[in-house]
Amino acid sequence: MTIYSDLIQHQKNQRKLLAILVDPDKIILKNIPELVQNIAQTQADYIFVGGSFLSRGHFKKVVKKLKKYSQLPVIIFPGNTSQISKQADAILLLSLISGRNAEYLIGKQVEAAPRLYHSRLETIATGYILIENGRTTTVEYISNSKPIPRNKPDLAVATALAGQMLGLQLIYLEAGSGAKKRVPLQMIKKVKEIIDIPLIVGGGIKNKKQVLQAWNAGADLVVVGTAFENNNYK
Ligand code: 1GP
Repeated sequence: MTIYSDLIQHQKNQRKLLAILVDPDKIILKNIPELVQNIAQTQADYIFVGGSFLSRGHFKKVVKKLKKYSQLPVIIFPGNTSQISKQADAILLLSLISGRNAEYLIGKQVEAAPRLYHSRLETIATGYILIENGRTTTVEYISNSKPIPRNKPDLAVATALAGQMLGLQLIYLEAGSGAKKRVPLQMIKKVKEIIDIPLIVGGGIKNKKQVLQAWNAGADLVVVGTAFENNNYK
């Protein structure tokens, strides 16, 4: 059973999923057992780990310790090519298809491919679509790419569709970590109506009510990072 086949199964059964995103930069290794307990209380299905800008070098140790203390699958959500660890259960191989920066469409993936191949990690090809959220997020700045305007759902739909037609396995609608405004529910709905592959939504989601709204709009998997990090996720 792979992580991806699991996702497809849940999608078929209409079982909606939650992932808690852990930013390795904000983690103290000795606090991981407690962190894992707090994650379990959210009833999350997955732990995502990664960040678009990491300044500390303990990524692999974080993954290893998360795996040691948690039963949940740990999935790498990489911000750059250094974020690879054999200990994880899978990695989202992101292509920033909303942008026109070749480095983030294919360049970084070429750089990482040999290491990924030898790591035998499960890779899940993910069409990463950045949506404008009212402020510049780290991912937007680092990737030097423009997000899709929030009042242009048809552009998001066409982008997601192109991603699916190119053979990508997932679509991730991203408002950006700490986003002021979430991905519009109407946009989630329109994208969901047209694609068959699973849909991930994240960025600026603060509480269970908002998770539910994203699920109801069509997200198969919702990602919460900042609100959990700040102990605000209720
Ligand atoms: C960011 O979608 C994730 O990549 C989560 O965003 O930190 O705002 O929850 P938040």
